[in-house]
Parts: sequence; C-alpha cells; structure tokens
Amino acid sequence: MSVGAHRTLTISPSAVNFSTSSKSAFGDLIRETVSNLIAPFRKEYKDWPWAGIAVVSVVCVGSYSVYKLLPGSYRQFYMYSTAQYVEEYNKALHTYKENLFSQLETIKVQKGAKMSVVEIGIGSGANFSFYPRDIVEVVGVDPNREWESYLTDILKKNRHVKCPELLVGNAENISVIRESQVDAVVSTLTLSCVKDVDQACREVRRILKPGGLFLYLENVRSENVVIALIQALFTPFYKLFYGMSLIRNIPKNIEHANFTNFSQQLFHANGLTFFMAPHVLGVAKK
Ligand SMILES: C[S@@+](CC[C@H](N)C(=O)[O-])C[C@H]1O[C@@H](n2cnc3c(N)ncnc32)[C@H](O)[C@@H]1O
Ligand SMILES: *[C@@H]1O[C@H](CO)[C@@H](O)[C@H](O)[C@H]1NC(C)=O
Ligand SMILES: *[C@@H]1O[C@H](CO)[C@@H](O)[C@H](O)[C@H]1NC(C)=O
Ligand SMILES: *[C@@H]1O[C@H](CO)[C@@H](O)[C@H](O)[C@H]1NC(C)=O
Ligand SMILES: CC(=O)N[C@H]1CO[C@H](CO)[C@@H](O)[C@@H]1O
Repeated sequence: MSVGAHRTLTISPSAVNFSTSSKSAFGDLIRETVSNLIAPFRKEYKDWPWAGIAVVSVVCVGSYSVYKLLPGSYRQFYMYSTAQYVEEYNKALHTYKENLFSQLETIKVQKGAKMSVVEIGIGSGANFSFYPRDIVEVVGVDPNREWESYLTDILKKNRHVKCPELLVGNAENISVIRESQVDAVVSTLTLSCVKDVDQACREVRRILKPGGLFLYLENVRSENVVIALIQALFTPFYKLFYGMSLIRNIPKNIEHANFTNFSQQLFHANGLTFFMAPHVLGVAKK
C-alpha cells in the first residue's frame, strides 16, 4: 500500500517566486567581494587544467563512493579488473613465472604422492598453466569466495592441476592448515595485497614442511626515489582497482622472515608501466 501515491504536492506561488526581483543588493555585494577576493588567484592559476582536475576529482570521489556504498558491485568490478590484468601481466612475466614454477620440480615427493602446494591470493587462477604436470595439488587461500567460479573455469582448461579446495580466508591466518604440512607455498602479487606481510610470512613458514619452498613473484617499491614517489601517488588507485600496494619493500620482509635460506632477484619487468615494473622473484626455504 503506497501512501505517497495519494499525496499531492502544492507549491505556493510565493515559494516559487524567489528569483529576479528579490535579488538583493546584499547578494551583489557578496558576489563582488568574492570576485575581488579570488581575482588575483584567478589570474595566477587560470592556466591550470581545471577541467582535468575536476574530472579526476569526480572519478576519485565516484569510485570511492562505489567502493564504500556498493561492496558487491565493487567486488565484481575489482575481480573483473584483476582477471583482465592477468593476461597483460602473464605476457610480460612469462619467463619469470616459468623460472619460478620450475623450482617446484626440485622438490622431492614420495613416489605416487602428489606434491602439496598452497597458493595464497589464488585469485582467478592466473598461474595454473605454469604448474608442472600431474604432480601438483594446489589448495587456494583467498578472502574472496567469489573467485570460485573463475577457478572452476580455469581448472577445466588446466586438467593437469588439481585444486581440491579454496580456503576462504586471509594469508595472515591459515589456521585450518596445521604446521609443517605443505611442500611449497606460492604467492604472485599477493604479498603486495595482504594487510600484514610479516604475519603472512610467518604463516607461510608455519605451514611449510622443513625444507619446503616459498616461491614469490611480487611488485615492489622502486629503489629510485622519484619513481617511488610516483608509486606512492598511484598506490591509492591500485588499491582501489587491484587491491595492491606499489610501495612495499618485500625483499626486506623476506630477509626478516626467518627462513633458513633464500635467494631473491630484483628486476624490471619489461612490458609493464614503469611504476609497476620493479619486481622481486624469490625462493625461500624453511
Ligand atoms: C593482485 S591479485 C593477484 C591474484 C593472482 N595471484 C595473480 O597473480 O593474478 C591479489 C589477490 O590476493 C587476494 N588477497 C587480498 N588480500 C588477501 C589476504 N589478506 N590474504 C590472501 N589473499 C588476499 C585477492 O583476493 C586477490 O585474489
Ligand atoms: C584465525 O582464524 C580462526 C578461525 O578460522 C580464528 O578462530 C582465530 O581466532 C584466528 N586467529 C587470528 C590471530 O586472527
Ligand atoms: C624472526 O625471529 C626473530 C627472533 O626470534 C623475531 O623477533 C622476529 O619477530 C621473527 N620474524 C618474524 C617475521 O616472525
Ligand atoms: C642456499 O641457497 C643458495 C642459493 O639458492 C644455495 O646455493 C645453497 O646451497 C643454499 N643453502 C642451503 C643450506 O640450502
Ligand atoms: C588465467 C590466465 O590468464 N592464464 C594464463 C596463464 O599463463 C599462460 C601463459 O602465459 C596463459 O596462456 C594463460 O592464459
């Protein structure tokens, strides 16, 4: 039963009639004062790209509102942009990813057993095609349950990989996996997303078997101060669109994560924008 439908709105003539004639001298005075006040600034800044600034501001405020007010739609959008980005990213980092995943073949597993791998921040399953043939069982950890449909699709195209489970949760707390259970943990662009990198590393170390490997490929903060500054400026956008920070010193986190041994390589990924290009590729052993 709609109550509003019966309501009629009456606008009294006096309420409408506020313009023209009633424009007071007081209004003119204010306008003039303001105009005088901003005149010097107007001159000074008239060459600024105000239209551009306005557009950027509206886009920022708009996307932030979408992010805050419509978490469901935002998440769809975020997942979509992440899944799209994978294509470009994998193309640029193909050889590095191959190199990284080939490390899995150095792990010895009992005859007939599958190697157990946990991939933190598994997302859309960007890496399935890189896993070695028939020896791997990958358990995904990701706070975003909605990735499941993407994963199901990708698994159909990568029948050599078994992914029996997606654990919905954060890499900082993989409490469902007991200590020393897995042969390897993989992270690509995930340490740059988690809230607490040190805690995530502690969890990775906890679930690894002694001698198990942590393989990571992450974007990092540039060593060049100017680029690092630009990365800092772009980070809010990357947070918004991909959930990622551009300014983490992940090699340092690994150094302090108490792995028995690790080797890592800093490099520039050709084919990515310059503020996304600084990367680390590493293997750490428990
Ligand atoms: C930039 S995407 C990378 C996805 C995929 N690994 C790739 O290489 O394309 C980051 C992923 O980390 C997930 N993520 C965000 N916070 C996380 C956390 N605290 N623990 C684990 N995963 C997280 C996101 O849901 C997303 O799937
Ligand atoms: C980790 O997650 C479990 C349940 O999944 C919860 O009981 C526990 O309190 C969490 N620990 C921390 C430190 O958040
Ligand atoms: C590494 O070990 C030191 C000394 O035991 C400890 O203080 C530190 O918190 C550990 N780092 C991490 C990331 O767990
Ligand atoms: C530590 O890592 C380096 C390089 O990966 C390797 O040459 C060395 O044998 C490793 N040491 C141990 C004790 O695993
Ligand atoms: C989901 C996805 O993009 N998978 C890609 C993984 O990497 C290979 C090799 O670059 C691509 O062919 C897949 O499309």
